[in-house]
Amino acid sequence: MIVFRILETKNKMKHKFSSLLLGFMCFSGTIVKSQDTTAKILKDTDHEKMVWFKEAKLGIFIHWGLYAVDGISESWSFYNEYLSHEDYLKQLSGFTAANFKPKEWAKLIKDSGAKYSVITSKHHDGFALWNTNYGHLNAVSHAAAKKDVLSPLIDALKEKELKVGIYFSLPDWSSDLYTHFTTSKRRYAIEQDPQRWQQYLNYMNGQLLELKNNYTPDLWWFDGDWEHPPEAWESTKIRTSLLKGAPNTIINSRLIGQGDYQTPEIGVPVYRPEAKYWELCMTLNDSWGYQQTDNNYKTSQQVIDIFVDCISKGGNLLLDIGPKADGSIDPIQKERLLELGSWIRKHHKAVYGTEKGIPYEHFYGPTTLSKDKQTLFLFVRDIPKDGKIVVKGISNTIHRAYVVGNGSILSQNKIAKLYWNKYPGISYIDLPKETIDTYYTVVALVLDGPIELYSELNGAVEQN
Ligand code: FHN
Repeated sequence: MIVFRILETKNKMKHKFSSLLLGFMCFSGTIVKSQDTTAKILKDTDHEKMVWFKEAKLGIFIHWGLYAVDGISESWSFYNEYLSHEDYLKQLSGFTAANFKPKEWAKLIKDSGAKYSVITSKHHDGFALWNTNYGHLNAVSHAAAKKDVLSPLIDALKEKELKVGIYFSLPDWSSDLYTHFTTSKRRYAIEQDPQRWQQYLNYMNGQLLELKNNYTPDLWWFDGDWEHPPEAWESTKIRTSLLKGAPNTIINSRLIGQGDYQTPEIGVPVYRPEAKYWELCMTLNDSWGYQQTDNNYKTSQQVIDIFVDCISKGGNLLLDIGPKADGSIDPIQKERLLELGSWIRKHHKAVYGTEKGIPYEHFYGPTTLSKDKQTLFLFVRDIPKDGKIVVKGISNTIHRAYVVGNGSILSQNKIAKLYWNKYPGISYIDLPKETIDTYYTVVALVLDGPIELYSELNGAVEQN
């Protein structure tokens, strides 16, 4: 499975590279590259619209489409020519959604602790989950489901007061109007047939307007922008049109140059990303859509590791599930979401609405800070060998240390703190075994004011 994915990734990379080259040749002087363009696009007033996103911390991504029928990779399986497009489309007859229970999905998402969800309205294969007037490749006209499966899900999410994100692939590899078909087959190049490209844009924008008018999403999650430069997509126009009458809608960074936040994928950022707003999208196993042969599921501990890593660095986690073609969700995927949810519920104070934590030099582990910066939350993954955790270089007085979700007040003692020296000393906080959580124990340090980090290098002691 991993080898399979590596090959796919290589293909994607190769493909991305040739698209970049193509883009470069089509639009002289324009190089499409991944960079943080979000800072430029956000005006001062836009930060208000980002508040819910910044505070949400967790979203659930849903990849649901034809590919779940045979359990093959979403869209890429035919694009990379592992099977023919014709055979790929045979899955239409297996996409039944017979056991699709949107309210149960929404409940599961709510119970995971997520505050929003992003659903693939249409992946690169062009299969639309709603009743679109553009083209026939959708759940209503051609699939066995014979019904719109997007609307009831969005209603159910809204009912649960979850924010709604719509994933939309800019490329549509099944559309005759689109340039790319498979790795080895291009239908045409834009400069050879600009009219055809214009027809594609009309088709794509038509679908986007349908989605906007039907669902008024809180967030647009674009994908596939690498295949053409922003000028070809007319990404500025898309942003303007989507924000018209809905200025608070958030747009991800994959509408090149027009996004409000960054979207690293799979790789948990090792260092804190520069972008003010970001979200890591991550699979539960190694696949976005449902693949019965992929059992490389992350454990609950690993899922929580990734989540804690993201929030301590000031970002969100968009954790993916891949429902089956009948609309049921694999028990292991459910279990991971529920386990994460119960851990978050216990530790909600240290999660929602918090800000990125302090540098690792002060504490050997991830941390978050309350909005007023007066409470520091320490995430303790392992059991400390001497029953103590260590915090260094904090100039504040620690009024109280307690275990989040349990309330036990912890005793502390300080070493290397002398009254004539500004050096704040090293605090040792007792963490009794009985308070240890299965995944992460969270210790709150209530400070005497907003946190002050001490970073001076102490010189010689000149008085005593
Ligand atoms: O090609 C897609 C992939 O199938 C999946 O949808 C992910 C999710 O972020 N996005 C793409 C590649 O970046």
